[in-house]
Amino acid sequence: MPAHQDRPGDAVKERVVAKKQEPTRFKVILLNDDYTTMDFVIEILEGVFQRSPAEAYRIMMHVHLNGRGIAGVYPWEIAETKVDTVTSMAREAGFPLRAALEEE
Ligand code: TYC
Repeated sequence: MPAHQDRPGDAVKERVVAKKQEPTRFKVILLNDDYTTMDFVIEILEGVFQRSPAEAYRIMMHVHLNGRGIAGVYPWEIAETKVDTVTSMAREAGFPLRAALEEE
């Protein structure tokens, strides 16, 4: 085989398809407790996480029954701000409600 001849398996990758790197996202987890009212958790889910009343009710009940649940998934800075907002609104209202962050 002459030196210039293409061989099987010699394929040159002419175009590398640039795969967009997705930014890491974080789950905002709501934790259950015995003192925060169901209505307050629903208010938080609607007001802070833009959930519909039906979704807010479903998520609140999930947390109530299972101990924890996902309020929403966001890029780091937004997720962190949501946790701070939940914590300060809860303390202001006198509830021990807690939220946590988890990498997706
Ligand atoms: N367990 C609370 C109650 O019975 C309701 C509740 C739900 C509290 C979800 C926190 O993240 C929570 N009043």
